[in-house]
Amino acid sequence: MFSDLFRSNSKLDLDPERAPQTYALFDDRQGYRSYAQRCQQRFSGTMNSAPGLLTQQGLEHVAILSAPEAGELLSQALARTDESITNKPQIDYSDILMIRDKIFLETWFRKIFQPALTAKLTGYFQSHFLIYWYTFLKAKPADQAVRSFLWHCDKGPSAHLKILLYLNDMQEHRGNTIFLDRATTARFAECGYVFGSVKKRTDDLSELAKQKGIPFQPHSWDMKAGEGVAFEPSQVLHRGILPSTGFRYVLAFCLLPSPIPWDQAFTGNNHEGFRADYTWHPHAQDLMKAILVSA
Ligand SMILES: O=C(O)CCC(=O)C(=O)O
Ligand SMILES: [Fe+2]
Repeated sequence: MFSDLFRSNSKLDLDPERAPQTYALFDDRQGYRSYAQRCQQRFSGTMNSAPGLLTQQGLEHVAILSAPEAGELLSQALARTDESITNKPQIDYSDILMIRDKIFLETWFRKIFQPALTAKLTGYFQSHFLIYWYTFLKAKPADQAVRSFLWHCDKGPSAHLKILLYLNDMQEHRGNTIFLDRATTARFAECGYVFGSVKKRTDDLSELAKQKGIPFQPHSWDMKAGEGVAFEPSQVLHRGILPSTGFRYVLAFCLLPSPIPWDQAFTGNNHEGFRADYTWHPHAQDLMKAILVSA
């Protein structure tokens, strides 16, 4: 029994130093904490006073579009796909649909970031926010979970969010995304699981949880077209559940604090994300300059 546990956990490659080092890298060395503070200082709008679930636990299920709207968005997106970049199957199972129609993007992003969602995000960041990048993902049925479909946190600043907007019903594909809240993730970070190498990710943290006395209750929802989850990907462990009975279409947004509203940042930046290759600006000051030059 002991040797089994030892073996399974040694496969996990646990290192408690990794999480604090990773947060320090982005928040301190790469300047994302002071960037967020500068965005907060510039913000002069009003904010909801009560912190919501997103602020409290690092994730929140949100109703974003109606089901017919999500269906319309999906069929328009598929009709406008210029090319799709197919990831190697051994890396992931998602195609990225490339859409460059500016009017399409502008129209739908405005429908998505309605005042209610914008207020929630502004309340979380305590500032404006921007779309750092976005991507249309088409995940295909597959048997063996890899990468995003294994438990992980995304490397990046503490203060950044992802929104996964489901464009078709879970019922159609049986795929999903499941999450642990921020407090539970912090316990797994203390025992060294978080930010390990991609090869050492696991699809089952229940054994480690049992061994360390961590309560293990993943959050997930029966995602309908138009529903989404907003979460802190660097502080909330998450994993995709592969679709099995059809394609899973998800529109993903990576959000950062911003000195100006998202729509000004987006149009000022030629209707594009700020990072075409989904990496981070080496220093947040470079991002601040890029936003203010284009504004
Ligand atoms: O595909 C999924 O459900 C998970 C995606 C993910 O890991 C992410 O967006 O950071
Ligand atoms: Fe992720």
